[in-house]
Amino acid sequence: MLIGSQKKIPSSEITPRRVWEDRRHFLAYSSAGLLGLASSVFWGASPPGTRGAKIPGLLKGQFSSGESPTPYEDVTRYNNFVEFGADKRDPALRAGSLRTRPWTLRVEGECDKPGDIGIEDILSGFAQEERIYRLRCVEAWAMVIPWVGFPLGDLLKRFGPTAKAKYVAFETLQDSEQMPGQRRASLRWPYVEGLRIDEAMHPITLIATGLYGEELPNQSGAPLRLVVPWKYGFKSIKSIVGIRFTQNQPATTWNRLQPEEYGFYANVNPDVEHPRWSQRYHRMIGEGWLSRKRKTELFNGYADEVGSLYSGMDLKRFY
Ligand SMILES: Nc1nc2c(c(=O)[nH]1)N[C@H]1C(S)=C(S)[C@@H](COP(=O)(O)O)O[C@H]1N2
Ligand SMILES: [Mo]
Repeated sequence: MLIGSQKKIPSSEITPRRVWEDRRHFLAYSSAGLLGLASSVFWGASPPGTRGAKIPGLLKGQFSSGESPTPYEDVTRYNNFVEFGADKRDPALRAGSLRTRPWTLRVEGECDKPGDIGIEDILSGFAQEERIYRLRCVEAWAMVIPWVGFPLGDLLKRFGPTAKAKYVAFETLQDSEQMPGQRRASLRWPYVEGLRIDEAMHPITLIATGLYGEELPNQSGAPLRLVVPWKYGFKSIKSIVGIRFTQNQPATTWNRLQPEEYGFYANVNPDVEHPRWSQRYHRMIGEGWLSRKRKTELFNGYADEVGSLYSGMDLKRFY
């Protein structure tokens, strides 16, 4: 996600200097990339991260992409996780301060059985499967990631959503000791996201607990993150501590910051341009910046699975 121009942002919400620094970092990275440095070479300078424990008894999931996965080093060292800084390299270098045990998820709102569930109960209570999905960032790059996780709907059903539950709101941990990026008002904390209930219940929507057969590294959103493969990456909220069933459409972090750039739906769509760049093509991370661009597909290639969720909707209006 790119923190962009400051128009319309009240100064109480964002520190202009920080925004400027964020952009400079982004540009510094992209010009290094323009020299054609393959990312794996580029990463040579950063220390190797700690890899997560192997997740036992993995099932092979359905709906996997046929593409070959992006190398682990690229998936885990080129991240967006503003809680640890705005540079793509910050999360890998700085997310070690996040403590992922113990970890409790609170589920509340329009449901019959609100309550807390611990990470151990989640890991033992839901069959973990591997699904290779593409993550497509709104910044026009993508990765192919062998996620480990289980359908979000399986978790939500346990809490008995009522007929009033039309949306699901998600919230990331807020703790500036563990997440030093939260000391800056670059975004309003905590990071929040939302889905319509039918999107949340769709079988391809995952709660990810791992990648490459291992528990998620912190920079990837440990211990629980959302993966919504047909939407831009910013919907895939990391390090989730709260889920709330709601009657009304919940606020979402990037929409609140720049509504004209980031909508609630954020479905991958080559025909809906971002105001500052095109969504028609994207690059695959790990292939170098001189590699051929790829054509962006409607719903990130998952139109057969999710297209019917939006029948009759004007996707240019509900972007
Ligand atoms: N809490 C939180 N979740 C987040 C973000 C963030 O800054 N904070 N960035 C989002 C964006 S813009 C993208 S593209 C993806 C990036 O996921 P990755 O770093 O695992 O590739 O995470 C999303 N989830
Ligand atoms: Mo993103």
